[in-house]
Amino acid sequence: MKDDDFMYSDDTIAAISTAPGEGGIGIVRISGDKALEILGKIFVSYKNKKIEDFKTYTLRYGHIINPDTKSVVDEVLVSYMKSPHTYTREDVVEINCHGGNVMVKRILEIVIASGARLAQPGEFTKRAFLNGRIDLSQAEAVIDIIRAKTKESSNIAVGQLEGSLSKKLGIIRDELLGMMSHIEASIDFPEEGVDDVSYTELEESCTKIISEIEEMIRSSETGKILREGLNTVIVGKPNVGKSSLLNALLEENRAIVTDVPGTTRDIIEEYLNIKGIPVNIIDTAGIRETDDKVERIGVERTKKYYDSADLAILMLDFSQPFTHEDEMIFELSKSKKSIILVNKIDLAQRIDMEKVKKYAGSNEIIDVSIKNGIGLDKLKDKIYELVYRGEVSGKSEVMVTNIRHKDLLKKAKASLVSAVDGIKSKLPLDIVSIDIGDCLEHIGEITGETVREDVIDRIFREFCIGK
Ligand SMILES: Nc1nc2c(ncn2[C@@H]2O[C@H](COP(=O)(O)OP(=O)(O)OP(=O)(O)O)[C@@H](O)[C@H]2O)c(=O)[nH]1
Ligand SMILES: [Mg+2]
Repeated sequence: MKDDDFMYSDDTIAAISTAPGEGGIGIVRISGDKALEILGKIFVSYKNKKIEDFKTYTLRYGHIINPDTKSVVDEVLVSYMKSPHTYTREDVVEINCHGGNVMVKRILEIVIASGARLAQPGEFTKRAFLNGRIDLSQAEAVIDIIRAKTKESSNIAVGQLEGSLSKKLGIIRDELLGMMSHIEASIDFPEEGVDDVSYTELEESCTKIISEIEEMIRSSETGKILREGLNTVIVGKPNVGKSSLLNALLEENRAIVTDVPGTTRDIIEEYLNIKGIPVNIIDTAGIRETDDKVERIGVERTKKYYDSADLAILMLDFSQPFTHEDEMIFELSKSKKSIILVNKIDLAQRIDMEKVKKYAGSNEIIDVSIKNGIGLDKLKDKIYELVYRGEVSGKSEVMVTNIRHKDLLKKAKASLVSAVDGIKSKLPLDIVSIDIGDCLEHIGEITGETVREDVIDRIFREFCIGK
């Protein structure tokens, strides 16, 4: 992207803010100095009220007209919000017209023809950020709310928009600034000397902040899953009931289930909500040595998907002997977070449970019968527990969900660790203060105070038009 694309422009922008498709209403949003003036050209209010008398934060009923032909385009309600207490901190006008694909587009065209420019994706929110109404992490929360997959994930995003993360980072920032000025003071007045007390105090402060940052980093594993979903793959030898499990969790007959081993030949991916956790679940071709070409490709793909999964559900058959194939699957899942399901406990036992336990190691084994609906609740509880395990905090605490934030927190931590090393070796304080300055910089990148322009552009390009 060119530099001048980033530059804040004060022209008036417009876009359709509602989703495309049929709906009761559609909204065209306009932001900028000329918002009201443009509305004046294309809107005739009921009883012909003057546009100059339009009171902020009120709604008006009337018609959008084509300014060239003066013909009526649609019956609408318009709202006007005067700067600075608006989404973008600029004058904002919203035209509520009839929904559907045609009307909103026609009105947007008229608005553009009357002097607005089509907004880029996320440009309204970008203006909110550039005008200082929200910081960068809050702007990023806006897109997380729009994309949230479950209630839990939207709650976290709303918390972030409200400033939970910004507040926490603000406190850390103040502490770091305090340390910097402490250091500056002792450099400016060298005759007073740098005593051991300064070193001890600085080390204590750094160590405290490091542990706070660590806690935020720890929360990011749970946070990432709540934001992006838990990639879960069901693996097992043919005919153990993998597709039956997928269907049972989805509560619909999505995958074909038969008593013929090798029924599932390709990957089936579905989306589930388990106790508020978004789960991308993948049913796979049963793993076995096979001469069948199609099945072999399926098995290869299974292994590939398997590698990128967060969690494996390993399935075994209670009614069949433990075989070399089961062993292979345990072998494959060694390095993966796994839950072991022993299915078909409604049938007579032929599996050697001692062997299963031996291979399972510390992974939990759950007895299930998909046929009789036994064990599924326990599986859901286990998944929930795994996701929240290691969660350090209650729900009200800050949860880091964004990879960009996590990476910057890691860098911030590394800078402080380096500062502590410097303090321990009694390096001159102006050297130590360089590390503390770096830490401040990384924290500032999260909130947007010190962030580079191309990073900002990349973030807003992910947005949808009209937000
Ligand atoms: N008795 C009993 N049969 C079950 C149970 N779960 C699944 N089955 C049966 O086991 C057979 C195989 O089930 P699938 O779900 O197709 O097994 P799969 O692991 O997907 O098999 P492939 O796709 O061939 O790898 C079907 O006939 C199911 O009805 C169970 O809990 N008890
Ligand atoms: Mg199957």
